[in-house]
Amino acid sequence: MEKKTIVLGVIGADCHAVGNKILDHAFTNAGFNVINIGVLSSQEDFINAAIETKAELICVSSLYGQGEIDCRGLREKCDEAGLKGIKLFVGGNIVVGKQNWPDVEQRFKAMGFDRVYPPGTAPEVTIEDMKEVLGVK
Ligand code: B12
Repeated sequence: MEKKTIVLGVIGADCHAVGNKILDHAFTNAGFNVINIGVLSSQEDFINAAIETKAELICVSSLYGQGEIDCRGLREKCDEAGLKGIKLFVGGNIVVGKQNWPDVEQRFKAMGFDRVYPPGTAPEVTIEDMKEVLGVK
């Protein structure tokens, strides 16, 4: 398959590193060109990496509970940077504690995320969705 480039990283002041390595491995094995910017990544880091590598999708992890604050405005910043239409996925433990999932998903979709994943989502689920939104056969 033609390799699609995706940017992967953990947003904000979040240092949880293990899941990021697992996702990198899983997405790479699935045939994606993974640009992994790692932990402690700002919105600007994601955007700069996507511009430099002509990525078609940004996959954001947030584990420490501050995902809503860290992710707010990312879609608008992408638009301003010329990344209109880039796919945005987010997952991990994106809010503090256990909250009503449909509400959480709706809030992140309203922020411009294309796919929003609850805690415990297996990488395989995301891989299928990536293939679908990027038109990979
Ligand atoms: C290890 C750990 C730490 C270590 C991290 C070491 C390191 N550098 O990695 C240390 C001790 C530093 C730490 C610190 C903190 N932690 Co901590 N930590 C954990 C712990 C025990 C395990 C995390 C882990 O490695 N899991 C294993 C990996 C494989 O799983 P994962 O990270 O969840 O990733 C998987 C999935 O989430 C998913 N996924 C991740 N991203 C994405 C993205 C997409 C798109 C998709 C689909 C899926 C996906 O796929 C990954 C691979 O399977 C969890 C509890 C837990 N059992 O998960 C708490 C936990 C994540 N930590 C938590 C908290 C609160 C903190 C602190 C804020 C605590 C504090 N008050 O200081 C700090 C934050 C520090 C910081 N700045 O980031 C909370 C977050 C709660 C929330 N979101 O509401 C948790 C859930 C513990 C809890 N139950 O309260 N932590």
